[in-house]
Parts: sequence; structure tokens; C-alpha cells
Amino acid sequence: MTYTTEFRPTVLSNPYLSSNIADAVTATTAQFKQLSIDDQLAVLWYAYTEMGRSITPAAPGAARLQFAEGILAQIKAMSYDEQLQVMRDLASNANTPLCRSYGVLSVNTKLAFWYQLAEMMVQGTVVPMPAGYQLSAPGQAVLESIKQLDMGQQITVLRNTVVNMGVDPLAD
Ligand code: 45D
Repeated sequence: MTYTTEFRPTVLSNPYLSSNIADAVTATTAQFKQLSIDDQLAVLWYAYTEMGRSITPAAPGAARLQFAEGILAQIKAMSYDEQLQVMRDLASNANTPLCRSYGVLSVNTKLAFWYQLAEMMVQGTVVPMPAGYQLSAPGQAVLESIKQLDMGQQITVLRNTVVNMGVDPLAD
């Protein structure tokens, strides 16, 4: 009788199955980046609705949101279509003046900026999610990965995602 040792290279090298904490954050960040732009926005939205309860209202205020007030006011003055376009531009690193203004914000201000946009979506001053919106399967998978992380890891993933948005005007 011949015994063969079962070899599972795909499982062993699959970052999503790693128990390493840093890898879980890295993997979830990478998973997020692979989503379509609209899925990225939708996952951020659902992360906000899930985390909203756990983030104290003071936390986003802790960031120096005054540096984002200019672009928030610009966005508020736009039509829903234009607002959606701006958020798609940010997520896809379109080289626009607004994306360059965003690019110079600190990481926490970027987080606070997205938090503020989500609050404005709730208020109706920024384009709301379409009624009955169905998150795609890949989007749901990323949301699940985020939910499995602890609060600190979730914030790290969110930081990683928002820091990659917009355009750094000093980078080129
Ligand atoms: O029609 O300063 C689709 C701490 C489909 C403390 C759409 C902190 C088509 C220090 C594209 C879906 C670290 C705690 C429409 C800060 C369609 C500190 C639209 C942390 C309309 C700041 C989709 C703060 C749209 C944290 C418009 C953790 C989606 C903040 C928009 C977390 C989604 C903030 C938005 C989060 C999501 C904000 C705006 C998770 C915002 C999420």
C-alpha cells in the first residue's frame, strides 16, 4: 500500500486563511482593493453602518476635520450625480483638483472625511444608497472579512483603504 502525504500548497499559501493578525489586515486590505470602484464605495458604506454604533461620535471629531471642510462644502453644494462622481473619482484616484485636495489630508482626517460623508448621506445632503441596494458577492466577502477583525484591525484596514484614495499632489 502506498501512502501519499496530502500536499496543500494552495491552502498553506492562502493569505485569507492565515491566523497571523498582521496578515489578516493585509489580506483584507488587498481584498478590498480588488473590488470594483462601486463595490468599494458600497463596502465602505456598510462598514460605516456597522461601525457607526461602535465609533463614538467624538472619534471622527478628534481628527482635524477643519482641513476637510473646504472639500466637504464643495461636495455638499453639488448635485447627487456629481457627488457620486466625486466619490468614484476619489476611490479610483482620478487626477482632479478635489482629489488632490483630499490627497494632502492626514490619514485620520481622511477617515473623518469619509465618516462625515456617510453622515451627510444619512441626512440626505449627500447622495443616498439606492433603496434595496444589493451588495455584490465579492463585496459581501470583503465585508465579512472586515467584520471578523477586531475594532483596532478594522480601523487599520479602513486607514489603509482611505489613504490609497485621491491623488497625492507631491507624488509626481
Ligand atoms: O447609485 O481621528 C453605489 C479614530 C451604487 C480616532 C452608490 C478615528 C450606485 C482618531 C456606488 C453603491 C481612529 C477612531 C450609488 C479618527 C449608486 C480619529 C453610492 C476613526 C448612489 C477619525 C455609494 C474614524 C456611496 C473611523 C455614495 C474609523 C457610498 C471612521 C459612500 C470610519 C460611502 C469611517 C461612504 C467610515 C462611506 C466611513 C461615504 C467607515 C463612509 C464610511
